[in-house]
Amino acid sequence: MNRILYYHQQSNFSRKIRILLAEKNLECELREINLVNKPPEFIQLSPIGKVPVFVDEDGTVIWDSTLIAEYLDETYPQMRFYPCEPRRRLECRKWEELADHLGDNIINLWILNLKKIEDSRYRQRLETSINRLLEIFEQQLAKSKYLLGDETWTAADVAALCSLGYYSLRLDEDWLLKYIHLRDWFNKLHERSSVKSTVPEKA
Ligand SMILES: N[C@@H](CCC(=O)N[C@@H](CS)C(=O)NCC(=O)O)C(=O)O
Repeated sequence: MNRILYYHQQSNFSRKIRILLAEKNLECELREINLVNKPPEFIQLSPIGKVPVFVDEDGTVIWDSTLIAEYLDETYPQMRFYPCEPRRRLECRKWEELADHLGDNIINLWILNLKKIEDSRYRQRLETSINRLLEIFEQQLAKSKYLLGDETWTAADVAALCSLGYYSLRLDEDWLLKYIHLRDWFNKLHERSSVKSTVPEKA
């Protein structure tokens, strides 16, 4: 069977996997999911009802972008995105987790805006968390070319650029003016066709 990725064009978590598939040169059928009206085929595969879901050639089903990313890296080790050494790998997973947390906060803030929900305390909590994380990423990228050093990008960079791409799409592009190290790193990564070709677009 063909590999299949159930995804959404604007989803930062789906984008992580689209970038890894392209970088690893893996053929994969892309099936875009209507997240407002999810098809039964998708619900059956995904207990959490969220994209991305990946189905490999042998029928292995994986949901959650980080589980899919780790699986792809271990199963298809060409172009590694996680370090092999346990402590460096942990470091990578920690940055990836922060990037995904940033993504979750941005999604939740966008939902507040979309549904015009007046909850100023929750909004403030989300905004504070987003700004704190942007500052943490900025400080890290002031020290090195990528999140884990100067040598190469990793799954952590992929996750972070996807969350920031989503931030630009939904909420605010001004971070590009404020956080200069983040901006330079972000723009440099967009030279890669895997990154350029997956930029989320307004519906
Ligand atoms: N932790 C999950 C989060 C996935 C997620 O939040 N996906 C969103 C799109 S970016 C989704 O499918 N939302 C639809 C819903 O919650 O109904 C992952 O890393 O894959």
